[in-house]
Amino acid sequence: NNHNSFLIWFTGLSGSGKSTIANVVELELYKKGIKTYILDGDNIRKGINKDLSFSPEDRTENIRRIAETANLMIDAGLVVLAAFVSPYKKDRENIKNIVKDVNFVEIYVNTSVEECEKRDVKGLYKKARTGEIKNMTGISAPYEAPEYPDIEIKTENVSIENAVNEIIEYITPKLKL
Ligand code: GGZ
Repeated sequence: NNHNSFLIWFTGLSGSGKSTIANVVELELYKKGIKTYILDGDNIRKGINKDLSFSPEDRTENIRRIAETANLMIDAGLVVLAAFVSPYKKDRENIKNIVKDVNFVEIYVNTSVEECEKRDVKGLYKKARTGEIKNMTGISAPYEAPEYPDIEIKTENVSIENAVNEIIEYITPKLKL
């Protein structure tokens, strides 16, 4: 196994900017000749995990399957970027047990619920307020913020460009280029 063994995990509220940042990080890694794959709600919750809801138990199973999937992709030689709300501390801890020998980087995309609700790109917060959506993280379901993330991005104070630079600078010394 002489390839880069990396899982870059983004956690944060819906609409915090996880996927946006992950996509720009992917572009930068591509420029370095690194093969990547992004796992996010769009490709996971519509496919392999379409049987799962947003109950605490199903979120736990969601994250477990994602970690197992990431493990296979990393084994195949890809650097994996995963962008999921992943609100439970114990579920995020469990990822490390699943991917064992992989370099695991936890990135907390820290955008306040007020700001996410203001952006409300998908209208989910509005639906959560009216009760049309139950178990909405930050409104009617908990988010357990990481205490010691490897990187914390406060999107209300930092540009995407600067956030991406911070991530790339953190990862680059650990990469086999
Ligand atoms: C949180 C929800 C919910 C509820 C639908 N709570 O902004 P999005 O739309 O694209 O990202 C959110 C996504 C969260 O799925 P995850 O698999 O990342 O969640 S978890 O890690 O907690 O299992 C949001 C949408 O799905 N969404 N209902 N109730 N986010």
